[in-house]
Amino acid sequence: MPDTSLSSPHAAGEPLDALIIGAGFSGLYMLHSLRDRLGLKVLAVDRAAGVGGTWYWNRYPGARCDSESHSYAYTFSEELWKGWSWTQRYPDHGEIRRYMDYVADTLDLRPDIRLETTVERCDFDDAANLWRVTLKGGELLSARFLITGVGCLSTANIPNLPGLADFAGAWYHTGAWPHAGVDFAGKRVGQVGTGSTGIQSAPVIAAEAKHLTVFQRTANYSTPAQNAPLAPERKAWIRDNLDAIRSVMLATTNGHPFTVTDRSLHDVTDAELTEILERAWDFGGLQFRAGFRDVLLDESANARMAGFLKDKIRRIVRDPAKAEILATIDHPYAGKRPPIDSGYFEAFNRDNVDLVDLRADPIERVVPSGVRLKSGREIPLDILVFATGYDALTGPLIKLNITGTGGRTLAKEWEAGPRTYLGLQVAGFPNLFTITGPGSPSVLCNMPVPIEQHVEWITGCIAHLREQGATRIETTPAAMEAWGREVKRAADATLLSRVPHSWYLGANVPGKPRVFMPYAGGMAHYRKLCAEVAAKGYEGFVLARPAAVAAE
Ligand code: NA7
Repeated sequence: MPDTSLSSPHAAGEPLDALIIGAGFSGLYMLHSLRDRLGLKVLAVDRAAGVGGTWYWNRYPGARCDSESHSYAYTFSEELWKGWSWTQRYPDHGEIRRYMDYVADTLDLRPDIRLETTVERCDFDDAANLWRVTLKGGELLSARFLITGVGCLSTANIPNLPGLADFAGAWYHTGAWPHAGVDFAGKRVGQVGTGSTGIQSAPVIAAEAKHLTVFQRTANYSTPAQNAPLAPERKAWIRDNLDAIRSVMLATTNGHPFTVTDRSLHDVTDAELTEILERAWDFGGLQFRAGFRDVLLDESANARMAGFLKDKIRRIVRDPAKAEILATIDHPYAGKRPPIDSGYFEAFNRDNVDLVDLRADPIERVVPSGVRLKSGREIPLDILVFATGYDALTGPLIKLNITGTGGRTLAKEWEAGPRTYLGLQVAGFPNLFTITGPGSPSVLCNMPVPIEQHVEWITGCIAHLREQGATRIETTPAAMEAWGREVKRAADATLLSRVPHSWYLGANVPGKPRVFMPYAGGMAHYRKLCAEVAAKGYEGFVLARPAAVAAE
């Protein structure tokens, strides 16, 4: 007889209603929502020693969120909103962790979170209709629903450089930074990677280290963040305007608190364009791209914006050889995640900063004293910093060793690329929900927005199951195939899928299938689609009652 109860009184050792993996933005809200709105027995586990998810680990120099602080927060509770005051336009990693601690404490979540708890594998027990989750150390937990809140960018991508094991210095990946920090004083540092992370860390390392060599594989655009402390009036405005801020975030494509202007780049003269972009440059932030609707839709429109940004690099960087390497960018602006910076290009004007163009002279191997390039040139180093990104979206899920019905594994099912319905479920894995999974708008958005939407949708779905007396929900292969086509259509309608070396496509990880993973159809549109699915009785999903489950 399968265990079919949901939210009945639980004795110790009885299965949980839901097990949540992760105690970051997703996990904390999911725990609160299921426990405090539905009254379910829920546990969240996290391998970290604190809450915060990705921000628990990302403590590298200059680590700061690129979303503006007032939008990088939960919006579901006015009390939570008003009880917190951000100090800067963009929060740094420490401030985000303090915010997450504040949330965990205010909502009294800690009694239902187990930290330093690593999930080793998750197996669906079909007969019992339960997920059996094995923890490191061998302990077994059981739960009706398994919900992953493991983040999209939490599995480090560390280049497989020959000789790394023999390096006499220390090396670090930015996503697993030592809590005690790294002392760069007097040290020769090499930084590999010039994505959003490397662009944040390089100026800070340059200011502390004796010498910094930046190893660039792909030149990148960047615009100034223009970070600054928030003035008291701005803080008061934020506190009193949750509804207005949220309504903008909910209406926009990417969940940021600004609207993209309905103007084409083709509608303005060169002089007008320069004036608009100079103003946007001075204003700072991801909003730089908001002046035009066709930045990511039209190659020639994009090229005009890209031209402005390349000119900026050439004007900022005084050494023409460095400027050329930095400004030789081979992809459209915002075709990869556009970084924002605090003095990145300016750092190359320092005497202690060098730049190596890996396309011209790749790393041949790491040697005990540093790095040897293909040309034979050796660069002596005491510290190597890998700002080399992540096995994005699929990596953290595959690492959980998930097995669904009939012994199918997620790793095998996704061998040719991820397949999901709405980024939320995978056929053959009943009662498994993946918050910001592949196929969700996720990384194309200001993350708390899709996270809140997913959590609320999953909560509504589980409440619906309870009302229906159902204990099992699983998407269908047909729904998944149709969603896969929609994800591809949405990406192909933009320039995003035309950047061959983008991590959105999995191209940064050797051997990873090239499939565009996030949903580029826009968060507002996605929200509408999810609401329609729910309104139609969870179209694309099969719901099962205990009798049906027992009979299977
Ligand atoms: P990203 O954006 O994936 O950037 C990683 C950088 O590291 C990028 O410049 C890569 O070059 C470079 N890289 C990766 N592997 C190698 C090897 N093997 N050799 C040389 N260079 C390499 O990661 P970030 O951490 O910067 O940002 C991740 C997200 O976090 C960001 O988008 C925000 O959403 C927050 P490539 O471009 O692949 O040629």
